[in-house]
Amino acid sequence: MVKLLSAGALIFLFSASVMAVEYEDHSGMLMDHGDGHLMDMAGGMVMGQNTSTLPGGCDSISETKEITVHAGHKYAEKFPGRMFAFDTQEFNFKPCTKLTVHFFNDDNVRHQWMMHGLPKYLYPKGMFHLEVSGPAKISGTLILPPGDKTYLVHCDIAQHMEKGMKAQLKVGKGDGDLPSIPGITAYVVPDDYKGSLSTVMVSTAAAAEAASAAAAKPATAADKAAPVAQQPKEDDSAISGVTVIGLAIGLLLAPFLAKKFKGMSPAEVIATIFDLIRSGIGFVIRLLSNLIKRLASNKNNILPRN
Ligand SMILES: [Cu+2]
Repeated sequence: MVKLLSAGALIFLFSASVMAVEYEDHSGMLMDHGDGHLMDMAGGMVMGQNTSTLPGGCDSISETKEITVHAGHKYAEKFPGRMFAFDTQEFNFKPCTKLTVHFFNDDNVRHQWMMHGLPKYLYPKGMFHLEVSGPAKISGTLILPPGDKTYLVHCDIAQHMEKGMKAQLKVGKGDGDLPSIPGITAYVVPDDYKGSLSTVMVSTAAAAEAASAAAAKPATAADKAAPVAQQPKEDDSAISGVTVIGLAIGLLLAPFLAKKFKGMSPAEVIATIFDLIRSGIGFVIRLLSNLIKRLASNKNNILPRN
Protein backbone atom coordinates (compact mmCIF):
# COMPACT_ATOMS: atom_id res chain seq x y z
CA MET A 1 0.00 0.00 0.00
CA VAL A 2 2.79 2.38 0.99
CA LYS A 3 4.67 1.27 -2.11
CA LEU A 4 1.64 1.97 -4.27
CA LEU A 5 1.10 5.36 -2.74
CA SER A 6 4.70 6.40 -3.16
CA ALA A 7 4.68 5.18 -6.74
CA GLY A 8 1.54 7.20 -7.33
CA ALA A 9 3.12 10.22 -5.69
CA LEU A 10 6.20 9.79 -7.85
CA ILE A 11 4.13 9.61 -11.05
CA PHE A 12 2.17 12.59 -9.88
CA LEU A 13 5.28 14.65 -9.09
CA PHE A 14 6.98 13.56 -12.30
CA SER A 15 4.07 14.45 -14.55
CA ALA A 16 3.44 17.67 -12.67
CA SER A 17 7.00 18.82 -13.14
CA VAL A 18 7.29 17.67 -16.76
CA MET A 19 3.95 18.95 -17.97
CA ALA A 20 3.98 22.00 -15.70
CA VAL A 21 0.34 21.24 -14.99
CA GLU A 22 -0.92 20.33 -11.57
CA TYR A 23 -3.25 17.39 -11.93
CA GLU A 24 -5.70 16.67 -9.20
CA ASP A 25 -5.45 12.94 -8.56
CA HIS A 26 -8.94 11.45 -8.22
CA SER A 27 -7.88 7.82 -8.04
CA GLY A 28 -7.52 7.73 -4.25
CA MET A 29 -10.77 9.52 -3.42
CA LEU A 30 -13.18 7.30 -5.31
CA MET A 31 -16.19 5.77 -3.61
CA ASP A 32 -17.32 2.40 -4.87
CA HIS A 33 -21.03 2.44 -5.73
CA GLY A 34 -20.96 -1.21 -6.76
CA ASP A 35 -21.32 -2.53 -10.31
CA GLY A 36 -17.91 -1.10 -11.14
CA HIS A 37 -19.23 2.43 -10.74
CA LEU A 38 -16.85 4.63 -8.76
CA MET A 39 -17.29 8.32 -8.10
CA ASP A 40 -15.84 11.12 -6.00
CA MET A 41 -17.20 14.42 -4.74
CA ALA A 42 -15.32 16.39 -7.41
CA GLY A 43 -17.11 14.59 -10.25
CA GLY A 44 -14.34 12.13 -11.07
CA MET A 45 -15.92 8.93 -12.34
CA VAL A 46 -15.07 5.37 -13.34
CA MET A 47 -17.76 3.18 -14.86
CA GLY A 48 -17.34 -0.44 -15.88
CA GLN A 49 -14.43 -1.02 -13.51
CA ASN A 50 -13.55 -4.72 -13.62
CA THR A 51 -10.38 -5.97 -12.00
CA SER A 52 -11.18 -9.65 -11.61
CA THR A 53 -14.09 -11.06 -13.66
CA LEU A 54 -12.91 -12.81 -16.82
CA PRO A 55 -15.00 -12.14 -19.95
CA GLY A 56 -16.52 -15.26 -21.51
CA GLY A 57 -13.97 -16.97 -23.74
CA CYS A 58 -10.97 -15.89 -21.65
CA ASP A 59 -9.38 -18.77 -19.75
CA SER A 60 -7.02 -16.44 -17.95
CA ILE A 61 -5.63 -12.92 -18.05
CA SER A 62 -3.17 -12.94 -20.93
CA GLU A 63 -1.25 -9.82 -19.97
CA THR A 64 -1.41 -7.02 -17.43
CA LYS A 65 -0.87 -3.61 -19.00
CA GLU A 66 -0.92 -0.03 -17.81
CA ILE A 67 -1.21 2.93 -20.12
CA THR A 68 -1.20 6.67 -19.61
CA VAL A 69 -3.51 8.69 -21.84
CA HIS A 70 -3.65 12.46 -21.94
CA ALA A 71 -6.63 14.42 -23.20
CA GLY A 72 -6.51 18.06 -24.13
CA HIS A 73 -6.70 20.87 -26.61
CA LYS A 74 -2.94 20.92 -27.20
CA TYR A 75 -2.92 17.37 -28.59
CA ALA A 76 -5.23 18.53 -31.40
CA GLU A 77 -2.85 21.22 -32.62
CA LYS A 78 -1.20 18.86 -35.12
CA PHE A 79 -4.60 17.92 -36.60
CA PRO A 80 -5.95 20.77 -38.76
CA GLY A 81 -9.51 21.72 -37.93
CA ARG A 82 -9.63 19.74 -34.69
CA MET A 83 -10.07 21.25 -31.25
CA PHE A 84 -9.62 18.35 -28.81
CA ALA A 85 -7.68 15.10 -28.96
CA PHE A 86 -6.09 12.33 -26.96
CA ASP A 87 -2.31 12.12 -27.12
CA THR A 88 -2.72 8.61 -28.60
CA GLN A 89 -5.18 7.72 -31.36
CA GLU A 90 -4.71 3.97 -31.55
CA PHE A 91 -4.22 1.32 -28.90
CA ASN A 92 -3.49 -2.35 -29.41
CA PHE A 93 -3.71 -5.18 -26.89
CA LYS A 94 -3.84 -8.93 -26.78
CA PRO A 95 -7.24 -10.50 -26.14
CA CYS A 96 -7.97 -10.98 -22.41
CA THR A 97 -5.53 -8.26 -21.33
CA LYS A 98 -6.10 -6.71 -17.92
CA LEU A 99 -5.74 -3.04 -18.76
CA THR A 100 -5.35 -0.13 -16.38
CA VAL A 101 -5.81 3.31 -17.93
CA HIS A 102 -4.35 6.34 -16.19
CA PHE A 103 -6.30 9.17 -17.72
CA PHE A 104 -4.93 12.72 -17.49
CA ASN A 105 -7.17 15.60 -18.45
CA ASP A 106 -4.95 18.57 -19.29
CA ASP A 107 -7.77 21.02 -20.02
CA ASN A 108 -9.89 23.10 -17.68
CA VAL A 109 -13.02 21.38 -18.98
CA ARG A 110 -14.50 17.92 -18.62
CA HIS A 111 -13.13 15.04 -20.69
CA GLN A 112 -13.81 11.34 -20.90
CA TRP A 113 -12.06 8.21 -22.05
CA MET A 114 -15.06 6.16 -23.01
CA MET A 115 -14.78 2.76 -24.61
CA HIS A 116 -17.78 1.17 -26.36
CA GLY A 117 -18.85 -2.25 -27.61
CA LEU A 118 -17.76 -4.33 -24.63
CA PRO A 119 -19.82 -7.36 -23.55
CA LYS A 120 -22.93 -6.03 -21.80
CA TYR A 121 -23.16 -8.87 -19.29
CA LEU A 122 -19.91 -7.58 -17.80
CA TYR A 123 -19.86 -3.87 -18.59
CA PRO A 124 -23.00 -1.74 -18.06
CA LYS A 125 -24.22 -0.53 -21.48
CA GLY A 126 -21.12 -2.18 -22.93
CA MET A 127 -19.00 0.71 -21.73
CA PHE A 128 -15.83 1.33 -19.78
CA HIS A 129 -15.73 4.98 -18.89
CA LEU A 130 -13.29 7.35 -17.19
CA GLU A 131 -14.37 10.93 -16.68
CA VAL A 132 -12.88 13.89 -14.88
CA SER A 133 -12.90 17.68 -14.90
CA GLY A 134 -9.38 18.88 -15.45
CA PRO A 135 -6.65 19.37 -14.90
CA ALA A 136 -6.91 16.06 -13.14
CA LYS A 137 -6.06 12.39 -13.28
CA ILE A 138 -8.24 9.34 -12.85
CA SER A 139 -7.46 5.64 -13.22
CA GLY A 140 -9.57 2.59 -13.96
CA THR A 141 -9.14 -1.06 -14.83
CA LEU A 142 -10.95 -3.45 -17.15
CA ILE A 143 -10.36 -6.86 -18.68
CA LEU A 144 -10.53 -6.87 -22.46
CA PRO A 145 -12.67 -9.51 -24.19
CA PRO A 146 -11.28 -12.26 -26.42
CA GLY A 147 -11.36 -12.14 -30.23
CA ASP A 148 -10.26 -9.63 -32.86
CA LYS A 149 -12.29 -6.46 -32.57
CA THR A 150 -11.83 -2.71 -32.95
CA TYR A 151 -13.40 -0.68 -30.14
CA LEU A 152 -14.38 2.97 -30.27
CA VAL A 153 -12.80 5.19 -27.63
CA HIS A 154 -14.01 8.75 -27.42
CA CYS A 155 -15.05 11.68 -25.28
CA ASP A 156 -18.83 11.89 -25.18
CA ILE A 157 -19.04 15.50 -24.01
CA ALA A 158 -21.06 17.33 -26.68
CA GLN A 159 -19.02 17.86 -29.85
CA HIS A 160 -15.70 16.70 -28.35
CA MET A 161 -15.56 13.58 -30.52
CA GLU A 162 -16.53 15.55 -33.63
CA LYS A 163 -13.79 18.01 -32.74
CA GLY A 164 -11.20 15.23 -32.64
CA MET A 165 -11.32 13.41 -29.31
CA LYS A 166 -11.67 9.99 -30.89
CA ALA A 167 -9.45 6.91 -30.93
CA GLN A 168 -9.64 3.19 -31.59
CA LEU A 169 -8.56 0.29 -29.45
CA LYS A 170 -7.79 -2.91 -31.30
CA VAL A 171 -7.99 -6.17 -29.44
CA GLY A 172 -5.97 -8.81 -31.28
CA LYS A 173 -5.89 -7.83 -34.97
CA GLY A 174 -9.00 -5.69 -34.60
CA ASP A 175 -11.73 -5.84 -37.23
CA GLY A 176 -10.99 -2.77 -39.30
CA ASP A 177 -10.51 0.95 -38.78
CA LEU A 178 -13.07 3.44 -37.55
CA PRO A 179 -13.66 6.64 -39.53
CA SER A 180 -12.55 10.15 -38.52
CA ILE A 181 -9.72 9.09 -36.22
CA PRO A 182 -7.34 12.08 -36.31
CA GLY A 183 -4.14 11.20 -38.15
CA ILE A 184 -5.29 7.63 -38.85
CA THR A 185 -8.44 7.55 -40.95
CA ALA A 186 -10.17 10.03 -43.26
CA TYR A 187 -12.65 12.52 -41.92
CA VAL A 188 -16.19 11.37 -42.76
CA VAL A 189 -17.41 14.84 -43.72
CA PRO A 190 -14.37 16.46 -45.33
CA ASP A 191 -14.33 20.23 -45.31
CA ASP A 192 -14.16 22.02 -48.61
CA TYR A 193 -12.17 25.23 -48.70
CA LYS A 194 -13.09 26.19 -52.29
CA GLY A 195 -15.69 28.55 -50.92
CA SER A 196 -18.15 28.35 -53.83
CA LEU A 197 -21.80 28.16 -52.89
CA SER A 198 -22.55 25.08 -54.98
CA THR A 199 -19.91 22.93 -53.27
CA VAL A 200 -21.04 24.14 -49.86
CA MET A 201 -24.60 23.17 -50.72
CA VAL A 202 -23.70 19.77 -52.10
CA SER A 203 -21.84 18.96 -48.88
CA THR A 204 -25.04 19.14 -46.89
CA ALA A 205 -27.09 16.00 -47.01
CA ALA A 206 -30.37 17.86 -47.47
CA ALA A 207 -29.16 19.72 -50.52
CA ALA A 208 -27.69 16.56 -52.01
CA GLU A 209 -31.03 14.85 -51.60
CA ALA A 210 -32.85 17.73 -53.26
CA ALA A 211 -30.44 17.69 -56.19
CA SER A 212 -30.64 13.94 -56.68
CA ALA A 213 -34.35 13.87 -57.46
CA ALA A 214 -36.17 16.58 -59.35
CA ALA A 215 -39.41 15.55 -57.71
CA ALA A 216 -37.95 16.28 -54.30
CA LYS A 217 -37.95 20.00 -55.00
CA PRO A 218 -41.59 20.80 -54.18
CA ALA A 219 -41.36 18.55 -51.12
CA THR A 220 -38.34 20.50 -49.91
CA ALA A 221 -40.24 23.72 -50.37
CA ALA A 222 -43.13 22.37 -48.36
CA ASP A 223 -40.79 21.18 -45.62
CA LYS A 224 -39.21 24.59 -45.39
CA ALA A 225 -42.52 26.43 -45.44
CA ALA A 226 -44.36 24.11 -43.07
CA PRO A 227 -42.80 25.45 -39.83
CA VAL A 228 -43.79 28.96 -40.93
CA ALA A 229 -47.38 27.81 -41.32
CA GLN A 230 -47.38 26.08 -37.96
CA GLN A 231 -46.10 28.98 -35.92
CA PRO A 232 -49.10 31.38 -35.87
CA LYS A 233 -52.01 30.33 -33.68
CA GLU A 234 -54.78 32.57 -35.00
CA ASP A 235 -57.44 31.34 -37.42
CA ASP A 236 -56.52 33.66 -40.30
CA SER A 237 -52.92 32.46 -40.08
CA ALA A 238 -53.93 29.49 -42.26
CA ILE A 239 -54.32 31.85 -45.18
CA SER A 240 -51.00 33.58 -44.62
CA GLY A 241 -49.37 30.18 -44.16
CA VAL A 242 -50.76 28.97 -47.48
CA THR A 243 -49.67 32.20 -49.13
CA VAL A 244 -46.14 31.75 -47.83
CA ILE A 245 -45.99 28.15 -49.01
CA GLY A 246 -47.45 29.09 -52.39
CA LEU A 247 -44.94 31.87 -52.82
CA ALA A 248 -42.07 29.62 -51.82
CA ILE A 249 -43.13 26.93 -54.27
CA GLY A 250 -43.75 29.44 -57.02
CA LEU A 251 -40.33 30.99 -56.57
CA LEU A 252 -38.62 27.61 -56.50
CA LEU A 253 -40.61 26.10 -59.31
CA ALA A 254 -40.56 28.87 -61.92
CA PRO A 255 -36.87 28.69 -62.90
CA PHE A 256 -36.89 24.97 -62.27
CA LEU A 257 -39.73 24.28 -64.70
CA ALA A 258 -38.27 26.52 -67.39
CA LYS A 259 -34.99 24.66 -67.19
CA LYS A 260 -36.56 21.26 -66.73
CA PHE A 261 -38.72 21.19 -69.86
CA LYS A 262 -36.09 22.62 -72.16
CA GLY A 263 -35.09 20.05 -74.79
CA MET A 264 -37.31 17.31 -73.36
CA SER A 265 -39.26 14.79 -75.38
CA PRO A 266 -43.04 14.88 -74.84
CA ALA A 267 -42.84 11.60 -72.89
CA GLU A 268 -40.24 13.05 -70.56
CA VAL A 269 -42.34 16.20 -70.04
CA ILE A 270 -45.35 14.05 -69.12
CA ALA A 271 -43.27 11.91 -66.76
CA THR A 272 -41.90 15.02 -65.08
CA ILE A 273 -45.34 16.54 -64.69
CA PHE A 274 -46.55 13.26 -63.22
CA ASP A 275 -43.73 13.35 -60.70
CA LEU A 276 -44.59 16.91 -59.78
CA ILE A 277 -48.28 16.09 -59.36
CA ARG A 278 -47.43 13.11 -57.20
CA SER A 279 -45.25 15.13 -54.85
CA GLY A 280 -47.82 17.94 -55.06
CA ILE A 281 -50.49 15.58 -53.73
CA GLY A 282 -48.20 14.61 -50.86
CA PHE A 283 -47.75 18.28 -50.13
CA VAL A 284 -51.50 19.00 -50.17
CA ILE A 285 -52.12 16.07 -47.81
CA ARG A 286 -49.53 17.44 -45.43
CA LEU A 287 -51.07 20.89 -45.68
CA LEU A 288 -54.55 19.50 -44.98
CA SER A 289 -53.35 17.53 -41.98
CA ASN A 290 -51.74 20.71 -40.68
CA LEU A 291 -55.05 22.55 -41.07
CA ILE A 292 -56.96 19.77 -39.35
CA LYS A 293 -54.43 19.76 -36.51
CA ARG A 294 -54.82 23.50 -36.14
CA LEU A 295 -58.62 23.29 -36.17
CA ALA A 296 -58.51 20.52 -33.57
CA SER A 297 -56.20 22.53 -31.31
CA ASN A 298 -58.44 25.59 -31.68
CA LYS A 299 -61.43 23.51 -30.62
CA ASN A 300 -59.53 22.38 -27.55
CA ASN A 301 -58.69 25.96 -26.76
CA ILE A 302 -62.31 27.10 -27.02
CA LEU A 303 -64.00 24.23 -25.20
CA PRO A 304 -62.70 24.86 -21.65
CA ARG A 305 -63.80 28.50 -21.85
CA ASN A 306 -67.44 27.52 -22.52
CU1 LIG B 1 -13.92 15.91 -23.91
